[in-house]
Amino acid sequence: MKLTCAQFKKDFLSEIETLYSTALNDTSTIGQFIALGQLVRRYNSQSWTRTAKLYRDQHQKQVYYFSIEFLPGRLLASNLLNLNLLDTVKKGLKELGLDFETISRAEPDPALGNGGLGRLAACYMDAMASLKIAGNGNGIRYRYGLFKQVFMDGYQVELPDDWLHHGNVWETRRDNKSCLVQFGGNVWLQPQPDGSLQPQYENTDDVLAVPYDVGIVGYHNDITNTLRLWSAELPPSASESYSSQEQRDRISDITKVLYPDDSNSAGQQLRLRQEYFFSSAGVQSIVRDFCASHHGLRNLGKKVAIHINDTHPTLVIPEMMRLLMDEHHCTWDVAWTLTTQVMSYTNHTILQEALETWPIDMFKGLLPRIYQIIVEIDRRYREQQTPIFGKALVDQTAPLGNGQVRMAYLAVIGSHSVNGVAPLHTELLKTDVLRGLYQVYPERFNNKTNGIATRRWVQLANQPLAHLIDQTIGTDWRRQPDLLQTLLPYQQDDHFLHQLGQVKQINKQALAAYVQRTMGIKIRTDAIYDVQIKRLHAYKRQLLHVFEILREYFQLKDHPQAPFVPRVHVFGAKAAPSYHYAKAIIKLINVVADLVNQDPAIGDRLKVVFIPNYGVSIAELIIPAADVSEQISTASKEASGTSNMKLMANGALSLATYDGANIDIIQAAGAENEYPFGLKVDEVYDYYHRGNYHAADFYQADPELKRILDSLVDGTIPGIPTVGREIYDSLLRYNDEFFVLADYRAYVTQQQQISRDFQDQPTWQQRSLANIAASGHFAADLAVARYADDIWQVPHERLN
Ligand code: F58
Ligand code: PLP
Repeated sequence: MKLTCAQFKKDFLSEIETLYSTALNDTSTIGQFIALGQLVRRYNSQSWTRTAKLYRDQHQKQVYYFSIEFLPGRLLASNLLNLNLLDTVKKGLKELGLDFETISRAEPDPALGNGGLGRLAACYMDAMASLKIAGNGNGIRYRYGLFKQVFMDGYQVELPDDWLHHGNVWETRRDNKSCLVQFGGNVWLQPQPDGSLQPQYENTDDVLAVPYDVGIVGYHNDITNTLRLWSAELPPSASESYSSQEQRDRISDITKVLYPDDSNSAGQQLRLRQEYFFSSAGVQSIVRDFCASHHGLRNLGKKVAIHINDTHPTLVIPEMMRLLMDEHHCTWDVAWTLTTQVMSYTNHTILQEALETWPIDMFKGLLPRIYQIIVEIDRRYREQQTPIFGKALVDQTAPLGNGQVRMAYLAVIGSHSVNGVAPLHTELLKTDVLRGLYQVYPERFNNKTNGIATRRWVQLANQPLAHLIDQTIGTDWRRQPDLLQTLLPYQQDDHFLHQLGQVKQINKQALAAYVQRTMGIKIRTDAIYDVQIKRLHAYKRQLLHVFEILREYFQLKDHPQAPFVPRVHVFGAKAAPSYHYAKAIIKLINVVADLVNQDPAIGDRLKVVFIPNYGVSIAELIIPAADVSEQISTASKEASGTSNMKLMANGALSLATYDGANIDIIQAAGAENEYPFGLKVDEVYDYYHRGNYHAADFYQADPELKRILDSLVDGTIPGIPTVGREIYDSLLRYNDEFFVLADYRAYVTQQQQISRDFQDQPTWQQRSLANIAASGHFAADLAVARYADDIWQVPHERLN
């Protein structure tokens, strides 16, 4: 939109006056942020109204992206960027004596997700709006986001994330769009005079779902889509039936906290309540809107696409069946055809323990009508498929089995499309995790490699790089990230490479200043910034990275005079509070950091910084400063990864296993520009099938590795008698589930190569550029365009 600097200043001062009845110099930074946020919303409000009208008038097919997590990051700068107001606002604030960055940092970072899954949902919301897809997010408005992480004595301590303390400037409560969600009680089918059966309910627990809508601004296109987050409240009519505080709490608890568990489905009723709550509310509001727009229900599949982001929203399938049959009187067959036309499902994991199942006994008590519908889906599936595929396969793949409701199977059976998030992952779905269902429905399976919002992760997070790219190839890459490949010829341009090195320096200085200010650790900016940022999980193998630090430490201690290329190892990671082993690794990293950082013999040549409270905002600070991107999961375990793509786009070289999208990154940028290493998937599976992995053999055969492992238990690393023993035992006594020892030597060999290569800066920058140039391949805009074409069948703007 168009706005002069003078007009902005006038509007901002007037907003301050209206909100606080005082002068600018008498306001707090958070107050200034709120005023600015309100103003930006006001600037954008017509666009939001117009967009809804545009979609209605054009009868556009709507996409609803259901996700139990959204990790959007701060919205002020990204909204301003997308509205084309960022420079005007920065300038105007400066003229008023204010600093945009300071105000921007006052915005709470909504941590409504654990990690990759939630962040992907946010990148895709941005892309849908920018591609003019009528895309709606549907999720939960958690009162408390993912815990705030602090370290005490090196251990992770979790504090509540009271992100709504000052309210949320971006949201609009829409009472008129509320709906009732029913839990528990008894349900039976009552024969009707026309012969049909109508469910009757008694003693249900009713919960009011109230939506809070957040505008998602498209990039320079006057489009504002909606992210709808639901909050659980007491129904107005129920104040008498819910007399006790406990009953009231049971309702508000549904949307109180985000489950901080990213490793396995929390086997708790509350989680299932959350899942049904936002699935039911979302589907009810979709069907209500659809009916209001006078499309006949038979057109549902032409006008609505519902996307199931991992299994948590799978109950949209039986919920849609319930609404179509019980409230709109469709027959089973009609309802099922419509439901499967509408639904599509993305799987994000092959880890068995993360595949959700619910005990039938618990499920049917909490959701009796939904359970009846799943029983019928199961019965029909068995009836149809047994004659074709045989009882054994059908038993293995049916929605109900082993006393459980199997959510992934229900999601596949009730959807027309099932996708994995990187080619290797999709292959593993077909051949391993969902093998049986792939036999039944081969045509449903497809791959959609993940993508990232280049706007947030390069244009905003790395403005020095963005400006260098603008000066070099013009600004069209900002809309068409695949144009980044036209940077490749600049590999031969010494001046450009020098500037690229300077950009990295600027970003390292910013990170170093933050580390100094918040952690009191001084890090040099000519060192290799070796970065591993992601959830703490055994399969992601932060432990391998710790072993490298210990190797470097011992090397410096043994040969203080030998040449050593300075390194800063940067970690960011939260562990699920109940994940004991991951927390042990956090303690280990912190103890090793203290040991190294405080050793005067080491000086500033080696530093370890574990930045607490990793989240989107910290990622935005670390990623632009990275030289090396550690993507070192055991082959087959990381479905895709997305931090790998973000680090690549910011010029880091990947030190990576052949896992997830690493394989595609290596291919896109060229293996010569990365550091691939380690067991391939076939080798990992070979070990599984033959059962012939003996971690102790690697320990015995490699004295350097033996010394590192021994240092965990022999007092070399002080202060970890229990933690050190646990980790040591996990590797040797319990045979190293994630093949850390098997991959150690190959990993270290590449680390040594990195130290050699980094000294030749011009060549390093050439390779850094190769990564930036190839990163357009992984733009969310492209990924979402593929979802739109192949799965949702919705029109979208072309990327030019
Ligand atoms: C992640 N999954 C994958 N799940 O691990 C990662 O490889 C992929 O890049 C990303 O999805 C996006 O496709 C993930 O983040 C969770 O955090 C779930 C949260 C709820 C419990 C189960 C895990
Ligand atoms: N958490 C946050 C805050 C992120 O920004 C990202 C991705 O950038 C992730 C988690 C996912 O990281 P990874 O792909 O390494 O698992």
